[in-house]
Amino acid sequence: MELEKLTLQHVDVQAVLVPLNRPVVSRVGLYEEWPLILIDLHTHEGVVGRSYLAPYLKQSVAYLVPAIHDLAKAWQGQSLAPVDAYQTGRKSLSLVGLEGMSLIAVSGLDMAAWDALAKAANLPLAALLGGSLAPVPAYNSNGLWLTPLDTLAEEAAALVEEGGFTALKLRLGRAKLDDDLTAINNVRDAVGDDVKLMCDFNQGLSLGDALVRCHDLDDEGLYWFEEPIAYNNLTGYAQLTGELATPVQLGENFYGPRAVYEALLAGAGDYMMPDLMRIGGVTGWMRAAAIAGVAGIELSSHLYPEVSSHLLRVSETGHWLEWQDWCDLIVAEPFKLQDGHLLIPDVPGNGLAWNADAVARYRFEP
Ligand code: SMN
Ligand code: MG
Repeated sequence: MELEKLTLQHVDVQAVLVPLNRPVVSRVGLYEEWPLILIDLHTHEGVVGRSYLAPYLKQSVAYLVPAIHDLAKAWQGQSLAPVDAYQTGRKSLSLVGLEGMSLIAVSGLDMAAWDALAKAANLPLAALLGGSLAPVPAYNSNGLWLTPLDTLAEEAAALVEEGGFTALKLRLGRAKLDDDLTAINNVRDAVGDDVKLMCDFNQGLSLGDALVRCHDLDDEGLYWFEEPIAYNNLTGYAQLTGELATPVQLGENFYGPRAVYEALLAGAGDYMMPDLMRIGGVTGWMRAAAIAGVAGIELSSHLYPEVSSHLLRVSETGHWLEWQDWCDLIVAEPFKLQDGHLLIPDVPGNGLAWNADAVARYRFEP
Protein backbone atom coordinates (compact mmCIF):
# COMPACT_ATOMS: atom_id res chain seq x y z
CA MET A 1 0.00 0.00 0.00
CA GLU A 2 1.25 3.43 -0.84
CA LEU A 3 0.57 6.41 1.41
CA GLU A 4 -1.27 9.11 -0.43
CA LYS A 5 0.85 12.20 -1.03
CA LEU A 6 -0.99 15.37 -0.07
CA THR A 7 -0.62 18.91 -1.37
CA LEU A 8 -2.11 21.93 0.30
CA GLN A 9 -4.87 23.61 -1.66
CA HIS A 10 -6.47 26.17 0.64
CA VAL A 11 -7.59 26.72 4.20
CA ASP A 12 -11.10 27.65 5.41
CA VAL A 13 -11.25 29.44 8.72
CA GLN A 14 -14.44 30.11 10.71
CA ALA A 15 -14.86 31.77 14.08
CA VAL A 16 -17.47 30.76 16.65
CA LEU A 17 -18.31 32.01 20.10
CA VAL A 18 -19.76 29.17 22.17
CA PRO A 19 -21.51 29.53 25.52
CA LEU A 20 -19.84 27.77 28.47
CA ASN A 21 -21.95 25.50 30.69
CA ARG A 22 -20.08 26.87 33.70
CA PRO A 23 -18.57 30.32 33.18
CA VAL A 24 -14.83 30.65 33.80
CA VAL A 25 -14.26 32.79 36.90
CA SER A 26 -10.52 32.97 37.35
CA ARG A 27 -7.53 35.17 38.02
CA VAL A 28 -7.03 35.34 34.24
CA GLY A 29 -10.51 36.66 33.60
CA LEU A 30 -14.23 36.05 33.53
CA TYR A 31 -15.55 34.26 30.43
CA GLU A 32 -19.14 33.29 29.73
CA GLU A 33 -18.42 32.48 26.12
CA TRP A 34 -15.40 30.89 24.52
CA PRO A 35 -14.03 31.90 21.10
CA LEU A 36 -12.90 29.14 18.77
CA ILE A 37 -11.19 29.34 15.41
CA LEU A 38 -12.11 26.32 13.30
CA ILE A 39 -9.52 25.41 10.67
CA ASP A 40 -10.29 23.21 7.66
CA LEU A 41 -7.16 22.51 5.65
CA HIS A 42 -8.06 21.32 2.15
CA THR A 43 -5.70 19.28 0.02
CA HIS A 44 -5.78 18.78 -3.75
CA GLU A 45 -6.33 15.10 -3.08
CA GLY A 46 -9.62 15.80 -1.27
CA VAL A 47 -8.47 15.00 2.27
CA VAL A 48 -9.48 17.72 4.76
CA GLY A 49 -7.43 18.19 7.95
CA ARG A 50 -9.17 19.86 10.90
CA SER A 51 -8.15 21.62 14.08
CA TYR A 52 -9.32 24.44 16.29
CA LEU A 53 -7.65 27.16 18.29
CA ALA A 54 -9.15 28.58 21.51
CA PRO A 55 -7.40 31.93 21.95
CA TYR A 56 -9.35 33.06 25.07
CA LEU A 57 -10.05 36.59 23.79
CA LYS A 58 -12.73 37.24 21.17
CA GLN A 59 -10.77 40.21 19.83
CA SER A 60 -7.66 38.10 19.21
CA VAL A 61 -9.51 36.18 16.50
CA ALA A 62 -9.28 39.21 14.21
CA TYR A 63 -5.46 39.11 14.43
CA LEU A 64 -5.04 35.37 14.18
CA VAL A 65 -7.24 34.60 11.17
CA PRO A 66 -5.18 36.72 8.69
CA ALA A 67 -1.96 35.17 10.03
CA ILE A 68 -3.36 31.67 9.44
CA HIS A 69 -4.35 32.62 5.89
CA ASP A 70 -0.93 34.17 5.19
CA LEU A 71 0.91 31.07 6.38
CA ALA A 72 -1.38 28.81 4.37
CA LYS A 73 -0.84 30.90 1.24
CA ALA A 74 2.89 30.41 1.55
CA TRP A 75 2.41 26.60 1.67
CA GLN A 76 -0.09 26.44 -1.19
CA GLY A 77 0.71 23.78 -3.78
CA GLN A 78 3.45 22.28 -1.63
CA SER A 79 3.36 18.79 -0.22
CA LEU A 80 1.97 18.55 3.27
CA ALA A 81 4.94 18.13 5.58
CA PRO A 82 4.05 19.59 8.98
CA VAL A 83 7.58 19.38 10.36
CA ASP A 84 8.91 21.42 7.42
CA ALA A 85 5.96 23.80 7.61
CA TYR A 86 6.56 24.32 11.33
CA GLN A 87 10.15 25.40 10.62
CA THR A 88 9.35 27.65 7.66
CA GLY A 89 6.24 29.06 9.32
CA ARG A 90 8.12 30.02 12.46
CA LYS A 91 10.97 31.47 10.42
CA SER A 92 8.66 33.51 8.21
CA LEU A 93 7.12 35.20 11.25
CA SER A 94 10.21 35.32 13.43
CA LEU A 95 10.79 39.02 12.80
CA VAL A 96 7.48 39.87 14.42
CA GLY A 97 7.94 37.34 17.17
CA LEU A 98 8.70 33.66 17.59
CA GLU A 99 6.13 33.41 20.35
CA GLY A 100 2.61 34.73 20.90
CA MET A 101 0.31 35.10 17.89
CA SER A 102 2.90 33.81 15.39
CA LEU A 103 3.31 30.49 17.14
CA ILE A 104 -0.43 30.15 17.78
CA ALA A 105 -1.11 30.51 14.02
CA VAL A 106 1.61 27.97 13.18
CA SER A 107 0.20 25.58 15.82
CA GLY A 108 -3.32 25.70 14.39
CA LEU A 109 -2.16 24.80 10.88
CA ASP A 110 0.24 22.19 12.22
CA MET A 111 -2.56 20.33 14.04
CA ALA A 112 -4.76 20.42 10.92
CA ALA A 113 -1.89 19.17 8.73
CA TRP A 114 -1.20 16.21 11.05
CA ASP A 115 -4.91 15.38 10.99
CA ALA A 116 -4.82 15.31 7.18
CA LEU A 117 -1.76 13.04 7.17
CA ALA A 118 -3.40 10.63 9.61
CA LYS A 119 -6.57 10.56 7.52
CA ALA A 120 -4.55 9.86 4.36
CA ALA A 121 -2.83 7.00 6.20
CA ASN A 122 -6.26 5.78 7.40
CA LEU A 123 -4.99 5.79 11.00
CA PRO A 124 -5.96 7.59 14.20
CA LEU A 125 -3.35 10.28 14.92
CA ALA A 126 -1.93 8.31 17.89
CA ALA A 127 -1.38 5.32 15.60
CA LEU A 128 0.23 7.43 12.86
CA LEU A 129 2.68 8.63 15.52
CA GLY A 130 3.53 5.04 16.39
CA GLY A 131 1.27 4.55 19.37
CA SER A 132 -1.96 2.73 20.12
CA LEU A 133 -5.42 3.66 21.30
CA ALA A 134 -6.40 3.20 24.94
CA PRO A 135 -8.48 5.23 27.39
CA VAL A 136 -6.57 8.29 28.61
CA PRO A 137 -6.72 9.18 32.34
CA ALA A 138 -8.47 12.53 32.67
CA TYR A 139 -9.43 14.98 35.38
CA ASN A 140 -12.52 17.15 35.15
CA SER A 141 -11.61 20.81 34.81
CA ASN A 142 -15.06 22.09 33.89
CA GLY A 143 -15.83 23.91 37.11
CA LEU A 144 -14.75 24.78 40.67
CA TRP A 145 -13.78 28.30 39.63
CA LEU A 146 -13.44 31.21 42.04
CA THR A 147 -17.21 31.06 42.60
CA PRO A 148 -19.12 31.32 45.93
CA LEU A 149 -17.77 28.84 48.49
CA ASP A 150 -21.20 27.44 49.31
CA THR A 151 -21.71 26.29 45.71
CA LEU A 152 -18.54 24.19 45.47
CA ALA A 153 -19.70 20.99 47.20
CA GLU A 154 -22.68 20.44 44.94
CA GLU A 155 -20.66 21.33 41.87
CA ALA A 156 -17.82 18.98 42.81
CA ALA A 157 -20.24 16.06 43.21
CA ALA A 158 -21.76 16.84 39.81
CA LEU A 159 -18.32 17.08 38.18
CA VAL A 160 -17.36 13.61 39.44
CA GLU A 161 -20.63 12.23 38.07
CA GLU A 162 -20.04 13.69 34.59
CA GLY A 163 -17.62 10.92 33.68
CA GLY A 164 -16.84 8.75 36.69
CA PHE A 165 -13.92 11.05 37.44
CA THR A 166 -11.35 10.32 40.12
CA ALA A 167 -9.69 13.73 39.83
CA LEU A 168 -10.92 17.35 39.66
CA LYS A 169 -9.32 20.76 39.26
CA LEU A 170 -10.09 23.39 41.88
CA ARG A 171 -9.12 27.02 41.50
CA LEU A 172 -7.45 28.62 44.50
CA GLY A 173 -5.80 31.92 45.42
CA ARG A 174 -8.70 33.67 47.12
CA ALA A 175 -7.93 36.82 49.10
CA LYS A 176 -7.88 34.93 52.45
CA LEU A 177 -6.20 31.63 53.29
CA ASP A 178 -9.32 30.58 55.22
CA ASP A 179 -11.39 30.86 52.06
CA ASP A 180 -9.00 28.57 50.15
CA LEU A 181 -9.18 26.10 53.05
CA THR A 182 -12.99 26.26 53.08
CA ALA A 183 -13.03 25.64 49.32
CA ILE A 184 -10.85 22.56 49.73
CA ASN A 185 -12.90 21.25 52.67
CA ASN A 186 -16.22 21.81 50.92
CA VAL A 187 -15.02 19.86 47.90
CA ARG A 188 -13.49 17.10 50.02
CA ASP A 189 -16.69 16.73 52.07
CA ALA A 190 -18.62 16.24 48.84
CA VAL A 191 -16.31 13.87 46.94
CA GLY A 192 -14.24 12.17 49.64
CA ASP A 193 -10.51 11.83 50.15
CA ASP A 194 -9.85 9.50 47.26
CA VAL A 195 -10.60 12.03 44.54
CA LYS A 196 -7.42 13.84 43.54
CA LEU A 197 -7.55 17.63 43.64
CA MET A 198 -5.39 19.52 41.18
CA CYS A 199 -5.23 23.17 42.31
CA ASP A 200 -4.74 26.08 39.96
CA PHE A 201 -3.75 29.58 41.10
CA ASN A 202 -3.64 30.95 37.53
CA GLN A 203 -0.52 33.01 38.24
CA GLY A 204 -2.51 35.01 40.77
CA LEU A 205 0.10 35.30 43.55
CA SER A 206 3.32 37.24 43.96
CA LEU A 207 6.32 35.08 44.86
CA GLY A 208 6.16 36.27 48.47
CA ASP A 209 2.46 35.51 48.79
CA ALA A 210 2.92 32.15 47.06
CA LEU A 211 5.66 31.14 49.49
CA VAL A 212 3.31 31.78 52.39
CA ARG A 213 0.09 30.45 50.82
CA CYS A 214 1.57 27.29 49.34
CA HIS A 215 3.38 26.42 52.57
CA ASP A 216 0.08 26.92 54.42
CA LEU A 217 -1.65 24.53 51.98
CA ASP A 218 1.24 22.08 51.68
CA ASP A 219 -0.29 19.55 54.11
CA GLU A 220 -3.72 19.51 52.49
CA GLY A 221 -2.94 16.51 50.31
CA LEU A 222 -3.44 18.44 47.09
CA TYR A 223 -2.29 16.68 43.93
CA TRP A 224 -0.44 19.63 42.44
CA PHE A 225 -0.04 23.40 42.81
CA GLU A 226 -0.52 24.85 39.34
CA GLU A 227 0.91 28.22 38.31
CA PRO A 228 1.01 29.91 41.71
CA ILE A 229 3.09 32.77 40.21
CA ALA A 230 3.79 34.42 36.83
CA TYR A 231 4.54 31.62 34.37
CA ASN A 232 7.93 32.96 33.28
CA ASN A 233 9.37 33.61 36.75
CA LEU A 234 11.52 30.49 36.50
CA THR A 235 13.72 31.32 39.47
CA GLY A 236 10.60 31.79 41.57
CA TYR A 237 9.28 28.42 40.38
CA ALA A 238 12.61 26.80 41.19
CA GLN A 239 12.37 28.14 44.73
CA LEU A 240 8.78 26.93 45.17
CA THR A 241 9.63 23.53 43.65
CA GLY A 242 12.55 23.12 46.04
CA GLU A 243 10.65 24.18 49.14
CA LEU A 244 7.25 22.55 48.75
CA ALA A 245 6.26 18.93 49.28
CA THR A 246 3.25 19.27 46.94
CA PRO A 247 4.37 18.95 43.29
CA VAL A 248 4.46 22.24 41.37
CA GLN A 249 2.84 22.23 37.92
CA LEU A 250 3.35 24.78 35.14
CA GLY A 251 3.64 25.03 31.37
CA GLU A 252 0.24 26.02 29.93
CA ASN A 253 1.76 29.37 28.98
CA PHE A 254 5.02 28.02 27.54
CA TYR A 255 5.65 29.07 23.96
CA GLY A 256 7.52 26.41 22.02
CA PRO A 257 9.41 23.32 23.21
CA ARG A 258 12.48 25.33 24.15
CA ALA A 259 10.53 26.77 27.09
CA VAL A 260 10.29 23.24 28.53
CA TYR A 261 14.07 22.92 28.24
CA GLU A 262 14.62 26.28 29.91
CA ALA A 263 12.27 25.40 32.78
CA LEU A 264 14.12 22.11 33.22
CA LEU A 265 17.50 23.84 33.32
CA ALA A 266 16.14 26.21 35.96
CA GLY A 267 14.68 23.39 38.07
CA ALA A 268 11.29 25.07 37.70
CA GLY A 269 8.40 22.70 38.34
CA ASP A 270 7.89 19.02 39.11
CA TYR A 271 5.27 18.56 36.38
CA MET A 272 4.57 20.29 33.08
CA MET A 273 1.40 20.76 31.02
CA PRO A 274 1.87 22.17 27.53
CA ASP A 275 -1.01 23.79 25.70
CA LEU A 276 -1.17 22.79 22.03
CA MET A 277 -1.79 26.29 20.68
CA ARG A 278 1.31 27.66 22.43
CA ILE A 279 3.73 24.74 22.40
CA GLY A 280 3.59 24.45 18.60
CA GLY A 281 0.80 22.02 17.76
CA VAL A 282 1.58 18.33 17.29
CA THR A 283 5.14 19.04 16.10
CA GLY A 284 5.89 21.28 19.08
CA TRP A 285 4.28 18.84 21.52
CA MET A 286 6.36 15.90 20.26
CA ARG A 287 9.55 17.91 20.75
CA ALA A 288 8.46 19.08 24.20
CA ALA A 289 7.47 15.52 25.14
CA ALA A 290 10.92 14.24 24.15
CA ILE A 291 12.60 16.81 26.41
CA ALA A 292 10.25 16.11 29.34
CA GLY A 293 10.52 12.37 28.72
CA VAL A 294 14.29 12.10 29.00
CA ALA A 295 14.18 14.30 32.10
CA GLY A 296 11.47 12.16 33.72
CA ILE A 297 9.08 15.10 34.01
CA GLU A 298 5.47 13.96 33.85
CA LEU A 299 3.50 15.69 31.15
CA SER A 300 -0.18 16.61 31.30
CA SER A 301 -2.24 18.47 28.72
CA HIS A 302 -3.85 21.89 28.88
CA LEU A 303 -7.17 22.35 27.03
CA TYR A 304 -7.47 20.76 23.53
CA PRO A 305 -8.55 17.41 25.02
CA GLU A 306 -9.24 15.78 21.63
CA VAL A 307 -5.82 16.20 20.00
CA SER A 308 -4.02 16.04 23.36
CA SER A 309 -5.49 12.59 24.04
CA HIS A 310 -3.65 11.19 21.01
CA LEU A 311 -0.41 12.87 22.04
CA LEU A 312 -0.53 11.66 25.63
CA ARG A 313 -0.59 8.12 24.22
CA VAL A 314 2.77 8.68 22.54
CA SER A 315 4.49 10.76 25.25
CA GLU A 316 7.06 8.88 27.32
CA THR A 317 5.93 10.57 30.53
CA GLY A 318 2.25 11.11 29.66
CA HIS A 319 0.34 11.95 32.85
CA TRP A 320 -3.14 13.53 33.05
CA LEU A 321 -5.48 14.86 30.38
CA GLU A 322 -7.34 18.05 31.29
CA TRP A 323 -10.96 17.49 30.35
CA GLN A 324 -13.17 20.39 29.31
CA ASP A 325 -16.42 20.05 27.40
CA TRP A 326 -16.06 23.57 26.00
CA CYS A 327 -15.97 22.47 22.36
CA ASP A 328 -18.57 19.71 22.58
CA LEU A 329 -21.28 22.01 21.24
CA ILE A 330 -19.62 22.50 17.86
CA VAL A 331 -18.00 19.09 17.46
CA ALA A 332 -19.98 16.58 15.37
CA GLU A 333 -19.08 13.60 17.61
CA PRO A 334 -17.98 14.73 21.08
CA PHE A 335 -15.38 12.38 22.58
CA LYS A 336 -16.82 10.06 25.20
CA LEU A 337 -15.78 9.57 28.81
CA GLN A 338 -15.71 6.37 30.81
CA ASP A 339 -14.53 5.78 34.38
CA GLY A 340 -12.53 9.00 34.43
CA HIS A 341 -10.87 8.35 31.08
CA LEU A 342 -11.29 10.01 27.70
CA LEU A 343 -11.94 7.52 24.93
CA ILE A 344 -10.10 8.24 21.69
CA PRO A 345 -12.41 7.40 18.78
CA ASP A 346 -11.06 4.71 16.49
CA VAL A 347 -11.34 6.78 13.31
CA PRO A 348 -8.69 8.13 10.94
CA GLY A 349 -7.20 11.47 12.02
CA ASN A 350 -7.66 13.30 15.29
CA GLY A 351 -11.43 12.67 15.47
CA LEU A 352 -12.51 16.30 15.06
CA ALA A 353 -15.37 17.23 12.72
CA TRP A 354 -17.79 20.12 13.01
CA ASN A 355 -21.49 20.17 13.78
CA ALA A 356 -22.59 22.39 10.88
CA ASP A 357 -25.83 23.58 12.53
CA ALA A 358 -24.02 24.58 15.70
CA VAL A 359 -21.27 26.32 13.76
CA ALA A 360 -23.90 28.32 11.81
CA ARG A 361 -25.60 29.23 15.09
CA TYR A 362 -22.50 30.41 16.99
CA ARG A 363 -20.52 31.84 14.09
CA PHE A 364 -19.29 35.43 14.22
CA GLU A 365 -17.35 37.64 11.84
CA PRO A 366 -14.13 38.76 13.48
C1 SMN B 1 -7.59 27.96 32.61
C2 SMN B 1 -7.89 27.55 31.35
C3 SMN B 1 -8.69 28.33 30.54
C4 SMN B 1 -9.21 29.51 31.00
C5 SMN B 1 -8.91 29.93 32.27
C6 SMN B 1 -8.09 29.15 33.07
C7 SMN B 1 -6.70 27.18 33.55
C8 SMN B 1 -6.57 25.71 33.36
O1 SMN B 1 -5.46 27.74 33.69
O2 SMN B 1 -5.49 25.23 33.59
O3 SMN B 1 -7.56 25.08 33.04
MG1 MG C 1 -4.08 26.38 34.57
